[in-house]
Amino acid sequence: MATRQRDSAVLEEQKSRLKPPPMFKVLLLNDDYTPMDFVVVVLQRFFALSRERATQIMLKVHREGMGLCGVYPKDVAASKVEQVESFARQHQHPLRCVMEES
Ligand code: TYC
Repeated sequence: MATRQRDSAVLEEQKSRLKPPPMFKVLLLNDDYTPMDFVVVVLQRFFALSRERATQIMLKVHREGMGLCGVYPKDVAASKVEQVESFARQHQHPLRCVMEES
């Protein structure tokens, strides 16, 4: 595809030879102690989910042991994991969050 600029120059789009960046799943793990309401707040606050969607994911984690919060580039995923675990620690909850390449 070519794009015509204001000065009428035609720029040919470069074929990118770069691979897309590896993406990482951020997963929440179940435990027996973290309150359900707290997990819903975490999902809303750090993953920008609606209360309804956050509740669905929290219940999936509660019933199945693990649930997907989102998929991000490596640095963003690592930052989400750190933010969630730090916030949980501040509130003395053992909530665990992990990342894995997708
Ligand atoms: N299992 C917890 C309870 O019964 C709730 C919970 C859900 C904890 C999801 C962690 O990632 C989690 N209070």
